[in-house]
Amino acid sequence: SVKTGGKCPVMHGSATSSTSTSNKSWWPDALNVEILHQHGARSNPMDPDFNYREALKTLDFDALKADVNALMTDSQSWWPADWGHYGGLMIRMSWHSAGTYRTSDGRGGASTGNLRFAPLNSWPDNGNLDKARRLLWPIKKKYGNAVSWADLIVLAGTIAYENMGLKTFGFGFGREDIWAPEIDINWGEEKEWLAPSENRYANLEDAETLGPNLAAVHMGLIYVNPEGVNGHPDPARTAQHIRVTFERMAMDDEETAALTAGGHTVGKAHGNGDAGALGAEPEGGEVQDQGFGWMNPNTTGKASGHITSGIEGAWTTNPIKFDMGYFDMLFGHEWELTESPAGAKQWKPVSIKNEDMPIDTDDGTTRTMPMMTDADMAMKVDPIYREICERFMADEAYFRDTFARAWFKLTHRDMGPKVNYIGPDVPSEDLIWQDPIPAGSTSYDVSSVKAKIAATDLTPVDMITTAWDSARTYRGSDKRGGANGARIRFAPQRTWEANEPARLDRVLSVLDPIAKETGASIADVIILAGNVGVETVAKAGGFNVDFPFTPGRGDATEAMTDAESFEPLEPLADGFRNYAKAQFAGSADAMFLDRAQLLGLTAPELVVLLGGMRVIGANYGDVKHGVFTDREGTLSTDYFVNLTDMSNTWHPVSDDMYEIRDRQSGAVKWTATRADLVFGSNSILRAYAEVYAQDDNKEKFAKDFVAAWNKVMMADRFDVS
Ligand code: HEB
Repeated sequence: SVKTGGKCPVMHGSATSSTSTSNKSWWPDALNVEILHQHGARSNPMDPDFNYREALKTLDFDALKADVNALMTDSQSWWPADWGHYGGLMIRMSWHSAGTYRTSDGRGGASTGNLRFAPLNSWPDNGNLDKARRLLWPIKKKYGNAVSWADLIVLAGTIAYENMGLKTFGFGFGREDIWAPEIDINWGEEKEWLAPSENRYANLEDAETLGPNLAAVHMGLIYVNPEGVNGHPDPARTAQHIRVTFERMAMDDEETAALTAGGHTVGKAHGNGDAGALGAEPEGGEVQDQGFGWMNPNTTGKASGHITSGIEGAWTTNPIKFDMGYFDMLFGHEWELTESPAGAKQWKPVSIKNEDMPIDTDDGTTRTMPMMTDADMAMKVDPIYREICERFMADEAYFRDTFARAWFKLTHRDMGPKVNYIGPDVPSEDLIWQDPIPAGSTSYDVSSVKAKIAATDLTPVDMITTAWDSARTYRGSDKRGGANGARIRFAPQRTWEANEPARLDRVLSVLDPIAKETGASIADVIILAGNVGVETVAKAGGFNVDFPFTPGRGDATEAMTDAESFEPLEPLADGFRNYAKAQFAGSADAMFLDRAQLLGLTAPELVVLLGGMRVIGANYGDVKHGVFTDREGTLSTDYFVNLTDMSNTWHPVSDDMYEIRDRQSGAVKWTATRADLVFGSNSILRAYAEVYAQDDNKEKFAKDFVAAWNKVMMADRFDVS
C-alpha cells in the first residue's frame, strides 16, 4: 500500500499538523486560554445568520422519522446488519454519544455532535460507531441543515427502540453541531488507551475515589470495563464501579439497572475472531481509509464477522425485540466464566435449552451461545441492583416506563431547560432534572422597580455581588444554573460559602418585598439590582451607561428544585470575586479560566469583567487583593493601568499571596492572588489587559464591561433567545 504517513519530505513554513513544538509542549503549565476561543465563526460553515432552531421549523419530522425507521432494516453489504436490523448498533451510538456526560462540570454528553471528531470518534469504546454514522449519512445528506448530526445521532437510537417495540418517553430536537472537537474537556491524564484504572483512582478498591471530573474507569471508555475491573471478572466489584460512574452521569441505582437491562435487551457484542488484527481507529487511519476505522482484514463479509469489543454474543433470545428477554436470560440461568473467540472474558450459561439460544446473525437456522458481560452479571450479583431487577421482572409495565424515562433523561440531560426542546414529540410532563422554571411577569414597570431598589440602603457592592452570585452558576456545558428561577434562595445555594450567606440573607430580605409589591419576579429584581449597582459605580467613573434589560425571569419553588443535583454547581473558586475555598487557592487561576469557559465568555470578556469587578470592590468578603486602585467603588481602568505599570514590582509572600511594591521605595501598594497576577504574566491575557490599560480605551472599557456583564446575566435566558 502507498504509505506516506502524512509526512512531507520538504519542510514548509506553517505548522500544518499538530507538531511537537507547539507552545503547549514547550510550556505545559501555561494556562490554556484557547479554551475560550472555540467554535468561532471561522470554523463554522453555516451562514452567519443561520439559526438551528429556525432551521428545525422547516424539518418534516414525520418524513425524517419514517426514513430513520426504514434505515433500521435496510442492511448494506458494506456493513451487514445483525439479523438484518441496525437497531442495536444505533442505540449503542446514541448511548455512547450521551454517556460521556458528567454532572461535575456538565461537560460531555450528546448535545454537540462531538462523536464525529477525535478523540471520541476513535475511542476504543466507540469501535465501529463510525459505521453507524456512515449508515445515517444519506439521511443527513437529504435533510441537510434542518437536522443536526447531534440530533440525528440521538434520534437514531430512539427510533430504533420504537421500531423494536418500546414506547419511548418522547424526543426533543435542538442539539446544535460543533465543527471542531472541544478542547476544554479533561478526559483524564493518561497517554495510553485503556491504561490501568489505578491511574485515575486514589484507591481502586474504593470506587468513589475516581478522579473528580471523570466518569469512566479507563481512558477511552464510556463507563466500566465490560470484562471487570482492569479486565479481571468480579461482578460484585464491577457493581461498585458501575454505581459510581453512573451516579456521575446523574443516574441513580434504579435508572442504572433499567438502562443496563434495557440497553442489552437488544443487539449483541462482537468478538468472533482476532480483535488484534483490526486496522487503525478512524483518526489514525491512512488517507485511503477515508475515516473508516477498525477494519477487519479477516472479514467474511457477513454480520457474524464484525469485531468490536472482542466480547461475542447476544444477551437475549430475540435481540431485535424490546421484551423481558434480558431478565429471563440473566435470572433464568446460572453463569460461568468463559472466553470469546477474541479472548475476551465473558460469562456463559452453565446450561441452556436450545430454543432459548439466540439465532445466528446471518443464518436463521442455527443458534448461538448467549453471553453476559461482567457488568451484566453485576445486575444479578449486587444485592441492590438485584432487588431492582426483581421489581422490574414482576412488573413489565413499570420496567418499560422506568427505562423509557431513563433513556429520555440520558439523551436530554445536557440540553438545559425544556424550552430548548423542539418538535412534535416533546413530552408535556415537567421533570425535576430539567430544573423547571415558571414563566415570570413581563408587564411590570421596570423603571419603578429600579427606583425602589435605588431607594434602599443596599450598597452597589451588595447589589452587584448578589446579582453576580445568582448568575455565575450558569454553565454552558449542560445549560444548567444561572439567575433564572432565583434558586439562590434555596438550599444548597443559600448557604454556599461562596455566596456569603449573611450578606445574601440581608440583601434578599430587602429585594423580596420589592418583588412582591411590583409583580416582578425575585429573579428579575436580583438582576435589576445588579444593573442599578453597576450604573452607580459607572456614573462615579464618569460613564453614562444604559443597561439593556429583558424582564420575564421566573421564580422556581423548592418543590421544583432537586437540591442535591445543584451541589456540583457550587463555585469552589470564582476569580471574578477573588474567591477560592482554602484547599483550591493554588490553582485559583486555572479554576478561574474554567469558570470563564463554562460561562461562555471570550478571553477579552473575561479580562474586562475581572478588571471592572476588582475596582468596584466586588471581592469575596471584601478582601483587598487585586483592588489596584485608590478609588474603590468607581468603575475605572485602574486595575489594568496599575497591573501593567513598570514602576511596580511583584513579590510572592506566601502560598498564592503576592505583594505589589513601589519599585523605588519598596513600599507595599497592594496585595494580589494568582487570579490577579495571571493577567499580567500570561502573555495572551496580558495582551488584553494592555488593551484596557490604554489611554484611548477608557470608554471602550466601560462599554465592554457592561456588555460582558449583561452577557452573564442573560446566559440562561433560553426563553427569549
Ligand atoms: Fe452496552 C453493546 C458494555 C451499558 C446499550 N455494551 C455493548 C457491548 C459491550 C457493552 C461490551 C458490545 C459492543 C460490541 O459490539 O462488541 N454496556 C456495556 C457496559 C455497560 C453498558 C459495560 C455499563 C453497565 N449498554 C449500556 C447501556 C445501554 C447499552 C446503559 C443503553 C441504554 N450496549 C447497548 C446496545 C448494545 C451494546 C444496544 C448492542 C450494540 C449492537 O448490537 O451493535
